[in-house]
Amino acid sequence: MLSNKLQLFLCCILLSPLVLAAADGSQLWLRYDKVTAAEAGRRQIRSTSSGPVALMAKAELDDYWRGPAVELVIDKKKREYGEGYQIKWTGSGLQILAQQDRGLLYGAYHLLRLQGEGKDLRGVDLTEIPAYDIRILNHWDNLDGTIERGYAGRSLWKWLELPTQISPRYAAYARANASIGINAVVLNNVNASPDILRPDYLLKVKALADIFRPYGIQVYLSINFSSPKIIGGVKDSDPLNPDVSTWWKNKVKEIYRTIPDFGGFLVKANSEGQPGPQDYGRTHADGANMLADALKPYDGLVMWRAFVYNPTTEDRAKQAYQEFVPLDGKFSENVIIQIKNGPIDFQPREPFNPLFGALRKSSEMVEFQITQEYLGFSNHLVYLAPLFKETLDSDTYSDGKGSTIAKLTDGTLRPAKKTAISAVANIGEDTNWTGHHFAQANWYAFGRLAWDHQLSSEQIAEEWISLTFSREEQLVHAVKEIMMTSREAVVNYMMPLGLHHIFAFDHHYGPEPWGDRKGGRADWMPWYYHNADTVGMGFDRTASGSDAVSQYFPPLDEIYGDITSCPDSLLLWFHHVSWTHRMKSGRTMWEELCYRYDAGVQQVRELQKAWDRLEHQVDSQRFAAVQSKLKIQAKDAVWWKDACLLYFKTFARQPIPYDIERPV
Ligand code: GCW
Repeated sequence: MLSNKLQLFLCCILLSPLVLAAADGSQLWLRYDKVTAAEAGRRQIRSTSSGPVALMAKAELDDYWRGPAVELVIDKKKREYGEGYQIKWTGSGLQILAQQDRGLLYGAYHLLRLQGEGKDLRGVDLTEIPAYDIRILNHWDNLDGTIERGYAGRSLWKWLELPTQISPRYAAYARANASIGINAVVLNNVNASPDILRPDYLLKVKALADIFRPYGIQVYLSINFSSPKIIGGVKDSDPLNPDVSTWWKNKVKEIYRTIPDFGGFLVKANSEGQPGPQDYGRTHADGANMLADALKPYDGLVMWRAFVYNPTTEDRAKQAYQEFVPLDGKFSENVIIQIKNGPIDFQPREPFNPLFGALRKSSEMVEFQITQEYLGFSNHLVYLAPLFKETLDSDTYSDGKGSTIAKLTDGTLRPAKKTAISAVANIGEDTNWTGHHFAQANWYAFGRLAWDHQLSSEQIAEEWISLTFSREEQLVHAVKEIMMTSREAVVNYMMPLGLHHIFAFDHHYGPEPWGDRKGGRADWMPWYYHNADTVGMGFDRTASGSDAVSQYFPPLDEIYGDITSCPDSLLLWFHHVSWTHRMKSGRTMWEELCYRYDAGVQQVRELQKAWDRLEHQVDSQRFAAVQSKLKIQAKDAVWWKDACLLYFKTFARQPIPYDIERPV
């Protein structure tokens, strides 16, 4: 008989890796304990399908499901389900019914989620159908292992080791995605190296695709438009040159021979120095359609990015619309125009991109950014579901009232061959995958909204917290409050009232509103965006300025264009506003600016206190990690406030109100 002490000691040794793993964040929201042999023996998991994806669903339930018997059933009659499923209580157990194996897998993860949330499943009958066909992550990972705008370590993809050596994290990554319904990934940066299409790289891509396949995930690649010339020995990469299209056709054939379920290409062309069809006097449509032709026989897609702008005198916010609207109707059926949520670039707050809805005969999809390029990297706690929802719920009025971006892109208002939604990933090699423990929530939220954009930010937060920390009610409530405050806090302490792009040049972490006007491209300089002078500040996008407002459908053009009806949150986006302008609060614009910056700082302080109160409810490892990140965030918030207020004060020539925390 072992002594109690010895038993305790052994138990600690045996359990410690588990406990540590749970505390280091490596398990994400999938913190399920394996069932014991005895538990497994008490219930049966059966599947009518023996496809690899269905078997994965069964294996997950075999390993982690503690409830009654589950039957996974392919039901071909459920035609409109796509990748959806039904979960039904049969009286003695549960059935997951789906039209496709992927539906069974998503149903299985749904069950595990409900188990994790502690839900009673007796009597359950629910149906889930995904809002978008393609729910895709874009990795901006370079072939040298770095990640553009990545803040969670180096790339997960070990190109030097592939295809021979396989990291266990590839499957773990795919599993995490599958558990939230993500069914596609673009492996490499949109600033694409042509090398990705070389035969040796395609074998590496194949190795990843083989691992992802049983998790229902398809692989896409970003391509460099000059590939025919650079790696193919073709004279040029002109899309109308028959040698070029032949090269692409052969390349695509080779890809599908290697990866039969390959998804397609993501293309950044004629943007920020990348090559494209315009290099040859051709249009985006010429370029996209040439690739689309090559992919068509295999049902492949082209996601063609609308993130284009040049250092012209034209307002950068207008350029995508100007380039793409004249091409509407010219794109092939298997081209989707991928549009960033806002017209500039993933700012803490932007109005929606006016291209949404303006293209009437072309498929459109949203591109969000999960990685926090403009939101404090992986140092700041910023829950992004409210930002994603703000875009998806925006009413463009393109087809009358209620023409939300969600409805324009999910097939409701504009039928599309395939609907899609994308986001730039925040995932890297860090143990906790995303750098900040709370940045995991943004990966999770994107997946959940891509599946169902009607979920509320609060609901998603509750789910994530219950699965990731604990389902203790008071903790869920407190953490949810932290998350729900965080987005407005960051807007306040970085860029309130519609300010944008006043970041330090290039790295985009801290403030640099004074950024040199003469030293570089005007449209990369903060002054271009805030236009502060002794009269006021803001970007005049009304008819007297760049007239970007006219790209919005009525009545938004008028609402945004009139200083009295423009919402405070977008005021300096659309107007050059005098420092003494009376805001809705009764304060002057200058005073309001001071109060907003101060409010941002105070909000972060409250987040710190709220987190500190959870010290005994969260494991010490994650507690301390988040606590120290919040310290950085609080310091940065003060930095932003002080830098911006002291700088803008030189134009405003007004005192800083006494009741805010004084800049030092
Ligand atoms: O936001 C800007 C980034 C670039 C990025 C570009 C894009 C991948 O600063 O790093 O390049 O957008 O979206 O293409």
